[in-house]
Order: sequence, then C-alpha cells, then structure tokens
Amino acid sequence: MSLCKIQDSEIYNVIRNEIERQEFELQMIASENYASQAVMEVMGSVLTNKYAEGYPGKRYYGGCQFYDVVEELAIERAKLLFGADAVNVQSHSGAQANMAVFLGFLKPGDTVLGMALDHGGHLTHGSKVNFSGRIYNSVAYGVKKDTFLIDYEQIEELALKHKPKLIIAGWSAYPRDLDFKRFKKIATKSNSLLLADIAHPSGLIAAGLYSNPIPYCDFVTTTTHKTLRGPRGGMIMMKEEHAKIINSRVFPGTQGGPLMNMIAAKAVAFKEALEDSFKDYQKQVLINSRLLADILIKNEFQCITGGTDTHLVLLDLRESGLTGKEAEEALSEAGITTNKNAIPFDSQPPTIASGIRIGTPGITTRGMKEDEINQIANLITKVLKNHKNNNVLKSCKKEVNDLCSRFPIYSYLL
Ligand code: DSN
Repeated sequence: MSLCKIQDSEIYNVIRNEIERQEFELQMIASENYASQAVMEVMGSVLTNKYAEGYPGKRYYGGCQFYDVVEELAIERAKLLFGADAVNVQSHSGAQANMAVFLGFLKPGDTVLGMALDHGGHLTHGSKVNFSGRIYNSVAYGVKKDTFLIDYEQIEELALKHKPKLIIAGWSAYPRDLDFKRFKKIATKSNSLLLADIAHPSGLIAAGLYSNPIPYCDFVTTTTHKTLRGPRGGMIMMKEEHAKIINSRVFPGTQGGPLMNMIAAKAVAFKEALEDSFKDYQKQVLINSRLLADILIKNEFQCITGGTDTHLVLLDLRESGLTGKEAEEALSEAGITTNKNAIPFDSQPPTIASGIRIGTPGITTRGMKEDEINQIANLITKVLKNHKNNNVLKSCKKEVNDLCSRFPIYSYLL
C-alpha cells in the first residue's frame, strides 16, 4: 500500500477511505462479506501476471505448471465442499457462469423458465434487460400473493405449458429454502434441464444449513464472495456428462484468460469453508438473521414471508410510511449499509422500491452475535421511524461507530 501512496495518491486515498467505511460502518448488504486476509493476499499476488488459457494439463501458454496445481486444488476442494461431480472454477462472475450454461445447452430463442426479478429472482434468470431475456424466450414464475412463498403449482403449470429447455431455481431476494426435489420432478415432467443458482446461500449449503441442489440439478452455479466469503468470482458445478460442453463454453466460449490469482483465492476460501469454524460461522449467520427478523417484526415492521431461513431479511415498508430508497438513504446516513429492494407485486419502480434487503454475513464475520443483533435491530427501528430527523440519524451513527470499533475486522490495514 505504501508504494501505491507514492505512485498514485488519488487511488491510495480512495482505498484508505473505503477501509474506514468498511471498518466503522455496518455492512449489511446481503450479497457482501469480508474476505479473509489470506484470500486478499492471494488476490494481490504474482499469480495475476500470467496467462493460463485452457485447463490443467492443456494450456495454450508455457510456464503454467504452478497454475495447474492452483486450479486442480480449487476444483478438488469445491467438489468436496458441495459434493459435486465436476467443477469449473474459471467463471469471472455468477452472471458469466450462468451465461456459459445458456450458451452450452440453449439455442437463441429457446425457452427458459426462471423466477421474476421483482419476485426475488436475478437479472440472468430471464430479465428482459439481460442477455438471458434478450436472446432467449423467457417465461417467469413468482411467489403467491398471500404468503409470498414460491408458487410451485404455477411453476409446474408454466413448465408443462411452455416446455422450457431450461428451468432455473434460484434467487437474490427470497428469504426461504427451496424444494429442489420438487423442481426436479417438474423438470422431469417438462423434459427440461435444471439449473440451480445458489449465489446467495452457497455458504449455508456448504455448511449443511440450506438444501443442497447438487443431487437434483444438471448445473449449479454460484458466486464465491457472498455467504461463501471468498474472492469476487463465479463457479459452475455440474454432472460429469455436462463438463466437456460447459468447460468449452467458459473457455473459449465466453471468456479468455482465467484470472489465476482469483482462482487461487477461491481455493484458499474453499479450504477455509471446509473447516469446522466455517460451519459455526454459518450457524451464527442464521441465528443472527432470524433474530433480526423477529425483533423487527416485534417492532411493527412487515417482514416478507414472516421470517427467514437464510442470511437475509426482506422488509416490506409499505405500511411504514417510507420507500425503500428513503430507508436505504436514512440507514446509510446512520452508517448502516443496506439496499432498497423490490418486494413481490411492488407498485414502485425498482429505483424507488417498497422494500429493503438486510443481510447478516458481513457483521457475523466480524464476530457480532445476539447482543449486537438486538442493538442493531433497535438502531434500524429508530432510524426508520425517525428517518427525517437528522439528530437521531447522527446519534445512531455514533452508536454504530462505537459498536464497529468493538468488532475490528481490518485493523491490520488501518
Ligand atoms: N447483485 C447481487 C445481489 O446483490 O444479490 C446479485 O448478483
């Protein structure tokens, strides 16, 4: 860092500011976490300097002997972690992992059935503004109006009607477990391939705390930086019979040179995730999010589905007198980072939204437990009920700052 200070003070200053933001504010975006020092060290290592196009033992560049070791370790650890037959660790992101599956098994115009974005799905599950909804014929399923739980009858009905080539099970804002067995039954009936996108709950799945889709799916994609707490990136797990096509759609199909420093950091994160302490961490993530939901409900907030089986809580603010945007901004003023989020059947546009999504992976990595969740839930309540009162927001920010100081995360960087 000191060299960067001399060479590029502008970027150096940005990084200093960001270290302080991450250290002294509560990071409660459900898709974010704090990677370990070892993971970050490997990301910034000499492994960034090398091209290694191809796969272990079959590279298009010389000098890849150590990179083969790195990639094989990452693959073996991922297999062990999730019980997968075959793994590709080269995807730069979750979106690119999904793209490789589409490109491998669908032709342009083929039908894909995924969860609607505004019901908790993801852009790459068929949204009209994304490749998945522009190149392919996308049909969307959603949640029930009364319970906000996934409507499996609707999925079956749509699958039998449209005979999609691919069904996607997965979400970015749905607080409940998924019935992958049921998805598989539906996919068998409609003769569809089945993809589970576990980008959000993959850490919980690795710890055995959320249903594992591997036995039921043709493909399982994930990011590696959310609950899994690794470097920013993606990964594809699949049945052995699909490995050849998927590998060729990642490289050369959609990507060039793999980011070998990131693959090495994925390997380090997978090793961390295989340890017992990671299971304890994930248990606490869940305890924390469930307690957070309970307290917020007691404090008269509406929580989508009435609670959570995951690391996230989705608050429905329609009866609270503020929009998702206003809530995100007020919480941010108080040093609590969350994101505005559409809720199912939302009448607001996504840029305003009627909900906020609050996650516990980051604060749990810092060591925060039930006592701190009590304090945080009450802080969130105070902010949302006084969102226009600057004095309240200021005093909450001071309390957030004191709390964060008691749970240092990157003190070695300060
Ligand atoms: N943007 C991620 C999230 O926040 O859920 C999904 O890609």
